[in-house]
Amino acid sequence: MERRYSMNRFLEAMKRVAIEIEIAIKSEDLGYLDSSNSSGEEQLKLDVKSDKIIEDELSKLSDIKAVVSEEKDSILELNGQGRYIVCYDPLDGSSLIDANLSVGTIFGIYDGELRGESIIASGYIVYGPRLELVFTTREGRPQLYRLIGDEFKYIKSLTLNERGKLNSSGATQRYWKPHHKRLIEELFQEGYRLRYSGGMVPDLHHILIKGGGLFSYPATSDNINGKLRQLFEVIPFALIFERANGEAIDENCYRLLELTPEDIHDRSSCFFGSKYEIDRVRVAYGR
Ligand code: AFP
Repeated sequence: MERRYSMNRFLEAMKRVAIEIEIAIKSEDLGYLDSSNSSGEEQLKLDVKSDKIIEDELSKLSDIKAVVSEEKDSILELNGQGRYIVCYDPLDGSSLIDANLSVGTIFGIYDGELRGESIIASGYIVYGPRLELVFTTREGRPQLYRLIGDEFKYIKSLTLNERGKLNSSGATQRYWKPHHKRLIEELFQEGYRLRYSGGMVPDLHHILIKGGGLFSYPATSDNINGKLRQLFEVIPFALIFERANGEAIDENCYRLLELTPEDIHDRSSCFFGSKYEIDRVRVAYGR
């Protein structure tokens, strides 16, 4: 099947997923199960329900070979004749739902080995005041879609400016390394605004929509490899930020699109932003 056709079918499936998960968020029980996922996080009934919604929708696509989910211990084969592997976090930031904050779904489509170089497309869904979806391939800019009535409409493409005004600084501050703390405080002294909700999807969407800034989630002593997962959080957003004319690196200042995870649940430190802010990270981290 021609790749462009496959990606269009996939995008239409994720639009259906977005509508189904939004209904679940607004109508389902928020309770916790007495189980936890492979990352050791307690599972909300909604986490498992969202995972099932995506699995069911993708199993209808003959070219999706398998899926990797934050909520599953191992890879799940869907179609033996398929080609692509989809890695996703079905409901990222789900612990924020009881505070009625925005949450999201993150997904990446891989062709071949599960590593940064093999990702061919990625995107995310934001369950906020409006239901929005962003999708990108390795060509062109990320495309923003919004649910208007009962259909998703194309709104615009996303491009980051050379520099921005937002500073989205994650991880446990008391464990920040001195050079990281200095970088974050310098940006605030230069007038950057703090924008951090604890939801990776709305926090990164915010920077993309406002045209620039820095999102940082460094490694700390309580998360020695960082907190965010490579295959279904970090690498998908790295493709989006690079296609939006930004950059995405780890604390060794390697491109996140060059990550090669050993395990499907491996994590990484991560910095996403416009070019000026990522250059500031390089200087602060001595590269
Ligand atoms: P939950 O899915 O447990 O709510 O965690 C959300 C998340 O994985 C990601 O969406 C945020 O960027 C990050 O964790 C926030 O972590 P902190 O709570 O340490 O700031």
